[in-house]
Amino acid sequence: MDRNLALETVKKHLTEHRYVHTLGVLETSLKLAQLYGADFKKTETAAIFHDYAKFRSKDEMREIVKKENLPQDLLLYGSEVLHAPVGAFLVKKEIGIYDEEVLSAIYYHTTGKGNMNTLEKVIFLADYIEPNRQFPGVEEVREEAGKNLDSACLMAVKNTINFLMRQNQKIYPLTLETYNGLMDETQVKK
Ligand code: DGI
Ligand code: FE
Ligand code: FE
Repeated sequence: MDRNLALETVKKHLTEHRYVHTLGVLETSLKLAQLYGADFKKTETAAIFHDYAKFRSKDEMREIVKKENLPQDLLLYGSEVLHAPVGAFLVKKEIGIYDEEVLSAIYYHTTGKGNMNTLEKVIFLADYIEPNRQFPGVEEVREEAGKNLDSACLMAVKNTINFLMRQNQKIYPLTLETYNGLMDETQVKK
């Protein structure tokens, strides 16, 4: 899909604030794609649609998880973990995006997973560091993002786990797999 049409399409599903965030993710993800070698068109599509389901009601998202055979354990964690897998389902159904790599980058953008490919890492990291984000520690992750994709993703997931623990929230198993996987990937191999 043409970039402007995709942006027009997603805008209808987002608040102004979330749309501005999406533009930030687009800009940042394309820089990371250039730096680390991900397909530009796939990066563009995944970035634009990554938060497509962000404003669906919790009830609608839970129903989709139940009826469409998404992992049922998603229902046992904070509702924030739902919009990424539900978003991947909905952009396929409603927008007609069938590219499995794009869908996977959308699916895993909140939690990550073990063994992410470059596109998945690019979207995961861009979502965390795009210019409109401002939380403690983000500047350090931005700096690392220019040097090493894996260690920057590791810093991001560590911050998220710390944040969730401080908020007394449960940690979805994929988030822990992301941490463990990136620990292995960033280990200096002898
Ligand atoms: O949708 P965005 O705000 O752009 O960013 P996101 O998709 O990374 O979602 C961030 C939210 O997701 C934030 O409130 C923390 C939450 N989150 C991320 N990983 C987990 C999680 N919540 C739970 N309960 N468990 C997780 O593992
Ligand atoms: Fe999100
Ligand atoms: Fe986002």
